[in-house]
Amino acid sequence: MIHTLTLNPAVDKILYMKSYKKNTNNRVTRIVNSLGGKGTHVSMNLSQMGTESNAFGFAYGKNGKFILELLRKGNVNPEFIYADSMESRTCYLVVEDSGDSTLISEKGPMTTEEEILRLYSRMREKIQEGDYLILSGDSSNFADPLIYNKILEQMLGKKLKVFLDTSGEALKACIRKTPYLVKPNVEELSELVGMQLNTEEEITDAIRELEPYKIPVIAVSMGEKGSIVKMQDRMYRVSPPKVNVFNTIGCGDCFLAGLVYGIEMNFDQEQILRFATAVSASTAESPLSFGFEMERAMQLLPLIRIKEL
Ligand code: TA6
Repeated sequence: MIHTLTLNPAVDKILYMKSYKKNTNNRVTRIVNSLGGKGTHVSMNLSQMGTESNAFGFAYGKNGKFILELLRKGNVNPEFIYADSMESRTCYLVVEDSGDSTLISEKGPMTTEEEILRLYSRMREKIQEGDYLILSGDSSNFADPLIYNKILEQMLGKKLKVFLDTSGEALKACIRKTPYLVKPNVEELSELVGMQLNTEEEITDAIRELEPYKIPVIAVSMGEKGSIVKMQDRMYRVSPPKVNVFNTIGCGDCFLAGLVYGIEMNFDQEQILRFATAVSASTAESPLSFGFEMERAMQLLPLIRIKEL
């Protein structure tokens, strides 16, 4: 079974506008309230691929109810700890006609120790040996920067395949717990290795520097330029096709969902990368921050270039 965890989910308030300029009044043409949060997006995208998942996390207030409702509608099974004492955060997505998009995210509520303990026990109860666990998104609203580490400690003995998409201190700490996959972007990887990475050569060197951690898959996303991915002892440069970009927010979440799906289906390495890149490119053509057209993704599959480095 696949499980996702979103500690700080959101309502994505998508503000569509012609163009966005600083120091001026930007007029919105349309607003859509949608599901936000990286793990919840992975679950929704997996669901579109025909794969069931449980979504764990914390949800609060009206926003929290909205998040849970959208997950259920998307055929995801929510296993959130819910309380109406606070409000789950709102993330503001500014999407311009050109396809440029900007994300402004709130910090999110401060989860209590008692709620964290409830999450631990729910996860221990529902997650079985050998399952997949995807830890995705921000945790900076938690007093403990090592919250993801603590969660992994609760799961000890279950031999989980852990997929990690986070940044900063949380990423630094969790790579010591031998996740199966990490998916940093270039900025996150730069922070991890302690130097600004500018070239593809610097990125591959940085991936090699992580060898002592024995992480089987390291997927570095480079936005519209594609990705550099280490899979077991091979390294690939993956170039996506040109698409009509509507909005790139959430492409990384769909890329991760595609990797999880491909790995679960036992695709070969190139098939996994091709599939994940195709679904992610298809997400860029969609107006929301999750979801894609499977038919379109299938058309894009042969247009993806993969080179072994
Ligand atoms: O990747 C896109 C997205 O899931 C947005 O929908 C938004 O809610 C945001 O990420 C949250 O990211 P964060 O890193 O703050 O958890």
